[in-house]
Amino acid sequence: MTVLEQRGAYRPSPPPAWQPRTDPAPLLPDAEPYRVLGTESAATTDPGLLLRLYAQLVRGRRYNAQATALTKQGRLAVYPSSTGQEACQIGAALALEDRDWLFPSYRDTLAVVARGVDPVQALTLLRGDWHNGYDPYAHRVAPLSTPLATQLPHAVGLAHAARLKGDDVVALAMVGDGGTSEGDFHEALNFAAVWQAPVVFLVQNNGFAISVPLAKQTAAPSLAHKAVGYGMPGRLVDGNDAAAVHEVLAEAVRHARAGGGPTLVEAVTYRLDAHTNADDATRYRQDTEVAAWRAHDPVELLERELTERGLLDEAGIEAARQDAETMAASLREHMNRDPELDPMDLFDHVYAETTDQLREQRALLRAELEAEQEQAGGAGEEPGAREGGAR
Ligand SMILES: Cc1ncc(C[n+]2csc(CCOP(=O)(O)OP(=O)(O)O)c2C)c(N)n1
Ligand SMILES: [Mg+2]
Repeated sequence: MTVLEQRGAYRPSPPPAWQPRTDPAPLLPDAEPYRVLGTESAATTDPGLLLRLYAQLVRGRRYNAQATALTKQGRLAVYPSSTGQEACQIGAALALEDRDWLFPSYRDTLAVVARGVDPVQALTLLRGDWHNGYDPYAHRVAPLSTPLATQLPHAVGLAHAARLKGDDVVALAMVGDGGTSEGDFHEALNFAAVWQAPVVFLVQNNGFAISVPLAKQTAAPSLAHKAVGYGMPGRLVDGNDAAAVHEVLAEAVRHARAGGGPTLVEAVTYRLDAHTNADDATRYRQDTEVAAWRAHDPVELLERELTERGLLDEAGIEAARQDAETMAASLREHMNRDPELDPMDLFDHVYAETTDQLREQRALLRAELEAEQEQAGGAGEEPGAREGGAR
């Protein structure tokens, strides 16, 4: 009897009864982004927290403007500004405890600085240096990740490992709307949910991935809805409302810390500046769209709430601006100093044990530099005068 003749009699063994592993209803995000400022819940928010958020937002805005100016002066190679997204950055960073970890993308310098990283060191990679600039362990901040979404599986791995070791640590991983189309996003969220890892994913949906608008990125009802497919809660929040971002993130962090597993938060926001200083946003978006988002400015939203409640006056606003100016002046002063670079550093840290080929190249470069220095000396330059440049 052939297989085909047998077919009518063939009875597959019964498949396991299908049943949902998780009730999807509680995982679904709300239809509208969650808001606090300008609503009744604002009255119950800690005034001290609102003032801390405000001071950092004002600093953040100034930091973005200063860093962008430094690119124009040739002191910084590239800067992806987060102007318009300050509430996401600061609200999220302030929701973490010192023992927690932050996994930022290239746009998240404000969150990194809000964690305590030195404002100058936070720009090291963007200056074109070969190393990260800050010690990731000092403030528990991973390096700014330029390859999209690669920071997400790293965050899951760290969070899962911490849980296995019994460490009370939560990881917060930040990614853009475009990053959600990467395979790493899927892998990270799937592992996180299966392992119930203490990790929170924050998607800053700023409307664009360089020039690609969200409508060309996804057909999902919202990015927060993607959470349901992995079996974790999805939350939608107004990303320009610092109090709302902080509240939603703090809740997700508490949930993860208590063993409740991961959460995906989508913060709806807008990138007011171009993608980076190297981009011209007028080529792919309308000024009217930008103007509409300027009217929903994160700094102004919080300033209005604080002034209307009598928690902030002109003197308070001026003090916050002065503090931001002092930070910007210090940033300028440090970034205007030439870094002391040694070309020989190229060969360090490539491999744990160096190779013959690298040793050979190292010797060639050293000989070339010495010859250059000798020539400069012979041409009347004082010995050592090229130290800064040649090294
Ligand atoms: C793996 C990978 N692919 C492509 C790029 C090039 N790239 C840099 S930024 C960017 C857009 C990312 O958009 P989004 O995730 O929305 O973040 P945003 O810049 O808006 O903060 C792309 C495609 C990259 N850095 N990494
Ligand atoms: Mg984006």
